[in-house]
Amino acid sequence: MGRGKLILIEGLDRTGKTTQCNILYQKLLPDCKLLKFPERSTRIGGLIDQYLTDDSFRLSDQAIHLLFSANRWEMINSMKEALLEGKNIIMDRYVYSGVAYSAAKGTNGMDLNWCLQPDIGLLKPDLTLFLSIQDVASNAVKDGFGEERYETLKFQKKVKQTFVTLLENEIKKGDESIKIIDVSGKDIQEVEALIWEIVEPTLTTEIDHDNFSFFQHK
Ligand code: FDM
Ligand code: MG
Repeated sequence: MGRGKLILIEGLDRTGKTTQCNILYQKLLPDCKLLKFPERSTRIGGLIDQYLTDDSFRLSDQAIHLLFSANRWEMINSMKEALLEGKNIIMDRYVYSGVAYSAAKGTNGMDLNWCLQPDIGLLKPDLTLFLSIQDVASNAVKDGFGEERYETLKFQKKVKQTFVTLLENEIKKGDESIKIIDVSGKDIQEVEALIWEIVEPTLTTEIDHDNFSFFQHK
């Protein structure tokens, strides 16, 4: 039996990631697991949640970056187990959010390469779907936007730039696991259909049990 597939949906805040992850998860049940990063229910996740929701909670940019990464590392064994049991995993954010949001701060020394270092060795998704939007400002008027630390229009514009630089670099270098989907002006069903077109062939391709990819040094 081959292993399950690791499928990641990435994007800026309020681009429909969570909605689409849930739809995909429902379609793939019962052999499927849904993960969201940050995973706020752990002790590390609790610190991350506090940082995101409480502006008076101060941490250096480096420290919060490493906590986000540690939050992924603490899930590694249960992720591997699920994949080896043949379960597919759908993820709502992962390494690319980690790198793009932290690098977007422009903190001295925290370039894309530095930001990737603590995630080197983590499982690399078999498929990454980046939900891209043309007009970041249209997102910033959606319900609930602005409640958490990174939800300002100015910062989201920077994150969009770092995401695009990061992902286009990888695609240019030949990474075929990353697909960019423009969701601007599309409704939930239209995006669902675009996602399914890409996910279905990935699901039907058999991958050997012990064949994993990992994030690597550049
Ligand atoms: N985020 C998320 C990061 O800055 N680094 C990370 O590694 C991850 C996984 O946390 F603003 C940011 C992205 C977002 C915030 O995510 C919380 P959700 O998806 O909005 O809960
Ligand atoms: Mg958010």
